[in-house]
Amino acid sequence: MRILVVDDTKLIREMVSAIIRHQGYTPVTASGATEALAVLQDGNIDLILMDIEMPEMNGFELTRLIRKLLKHWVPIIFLTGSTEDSHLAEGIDAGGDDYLTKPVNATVLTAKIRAMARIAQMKADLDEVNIKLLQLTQLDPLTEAVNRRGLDESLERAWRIRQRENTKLALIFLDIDHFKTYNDNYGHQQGDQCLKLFTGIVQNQLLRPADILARYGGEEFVALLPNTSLAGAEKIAADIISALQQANLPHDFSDTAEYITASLGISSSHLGAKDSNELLKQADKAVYLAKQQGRNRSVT
Ligand code: GH3
Ligand code: MG
Ligand code: MG
Ligand code: MG
Ligand code: MG
Repeated sequence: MRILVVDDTKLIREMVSAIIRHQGYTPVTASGATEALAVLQDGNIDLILMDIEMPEMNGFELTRLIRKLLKHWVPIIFLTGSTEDSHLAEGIDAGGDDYLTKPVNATVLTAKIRAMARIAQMKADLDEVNIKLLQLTQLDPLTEAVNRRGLDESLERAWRIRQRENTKLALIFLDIDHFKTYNDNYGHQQGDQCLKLFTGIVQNQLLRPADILARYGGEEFVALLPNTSLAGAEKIAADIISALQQANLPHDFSDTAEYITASLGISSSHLGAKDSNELLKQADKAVYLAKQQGRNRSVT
């Protein structure tokens, strides 16, 4: 366990560190807000012991800032010289979890550390369960792309964000060409394998962390591209089409090419869609046109 001790008084930092070290934990010290934030940025801090009276920024303000900046929860115990109830309450309201009065008693300090470690462990276990649950409920087991349920949620969220931030949201609907004849001739197992490979090829062309690839159903996929212009989406669609050509997954029974191709439909939020459902519909319509125009192409 790495424990960050934030206190402007050197003697206290040293005394508290000695207690922590004696218990087999690793102390890391900071004399104020700037140093503390730098340490936290580097990560791997499991608990914070926080002084309240400090010149640069007091412990309450620093705690509020940490709670705002840090994505994950780290337990914070205040070290306070005051035993006033209102003072303690203020610390909890600022986002602290517990407090200790100075001078620090080694037995009390280590007992409180153990209590916090237990809570942190429970939270970590719960987070793990939640991640597994999210994977189970939102990922397609075959391709590991986001499933339909995940897509619905992501699309709704992306639409809200693009409204709030007034950005452009693009969407590409992909439908593999002549996939029925692929299955009929190569068998369903190889069809499944092909869907996996197809997913990987498309995923490789989605470079931004916010981009999402979902399996809409069967051999149909949706790429959700937040913060992307129409021209940007058209470029990605062209890249996907050439990546499929490069990958050259053999399809001897396709009328379009000797390899697996797809038809792509592109829509963009600034082309008049009134909601996310309409954005999806526009892209789906464009796929239909791409099929009509000969497949292995994209249509906006
Ligand atoms: P088009 O170019 O017009 O899109 O023709 P297509 O044959 O791709 O379209 P169609 O909708 O007629 O057929 C889709 C096929 O996709 C039907 C089914 O055999 C196959 N398919 C759908 N889901 C799966 C799956 O999970 N695994 C496998 N192996 N095949 C699937
Ligand atoms: Mg102080
Ligand atoms: Mg289809
Ligand atoms: Mg079809
Ligand atoms: Mg198809």
